[in-house]
Amino acid sequence: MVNLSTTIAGVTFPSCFMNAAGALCVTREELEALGKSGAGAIVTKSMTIEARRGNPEPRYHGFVGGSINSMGLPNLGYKAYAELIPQLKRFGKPVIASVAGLGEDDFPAIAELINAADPDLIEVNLSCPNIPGKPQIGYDPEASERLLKRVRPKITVPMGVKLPPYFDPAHHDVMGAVLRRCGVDFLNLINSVGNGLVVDPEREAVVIKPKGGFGGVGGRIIKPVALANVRAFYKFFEGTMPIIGTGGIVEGVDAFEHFLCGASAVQVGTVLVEEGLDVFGRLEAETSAVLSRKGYQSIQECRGRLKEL
Ligand code: ERO
Repeated sequence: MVNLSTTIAGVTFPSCFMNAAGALCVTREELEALGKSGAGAIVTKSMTIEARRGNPEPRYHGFVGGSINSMGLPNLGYKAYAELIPQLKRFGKPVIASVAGLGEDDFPAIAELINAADPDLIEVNLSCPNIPGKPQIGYDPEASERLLKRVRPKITVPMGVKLPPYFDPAHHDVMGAVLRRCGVDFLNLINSVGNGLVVDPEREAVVIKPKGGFGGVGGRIIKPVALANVRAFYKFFEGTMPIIGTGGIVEGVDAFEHFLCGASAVQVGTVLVEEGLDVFGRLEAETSAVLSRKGYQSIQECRGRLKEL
């Protein structure tokens, strides 16, 4: 087996595979199960100030090729996660606290209190697509900069940002400059592709209830969008920014593609929800086989080495 351990912003992960925030990571039981699993880290559900039930069901739908969700931030509230973090750290792998909020003032408040619980890293989620009436902050560079400049001084562990997908190089450049000015330590690319619509032609209906059926699309079909964003930011920062690649990883070769584009670690959402915790063992074995067949001894060796024609 090739060694699949990796490093993000100076923190060592025993395996490069972990859950994406939101996937099987809301409750204490789910987080402890991640601790006992083959995952290389425990990532919490994005947290808000108050506990939330989330949007009405059905709010997740898997289909061939991917998933659509509009969970609406169901979570235990930051206090519960702050209490859990010391226990979760005993599993001997990094704990990443994902911070969200319903307004700009929430983010610095949560960041300060969750930072005090000493997670290994904090991920600031600027890309939740599913709160009715609240646009994704990551699509507003000025709001993103304002918010990150307020959050940055509250955080002493490595601070990352989870971004929505961008679809034009001009947007990568604008956001890249914002991230540089804000002192971000790592990126997580990408959140789900927001506000997609899946239609069931037999029922002539949408498949999830919130927002008239609109929701974040994940899974296999978003891989090219995820890879493009990993690649664009890898190049913007000339390889110096640690990147967690998220989006479209179903098999080991998908993770390899993320590494070639510039990711140092990867997260799985849809495939974890569909397949359960055993997915980590399968992905490790498959990725190890791909790297070994290609003659690579580690992720670092192939990171960013995508050839252009
Ligand atoms: O609806 C959600 O809770 C949600 N779904 C996503 O696909 N991405 C998110 O970032 C998110 C909430 C923060």
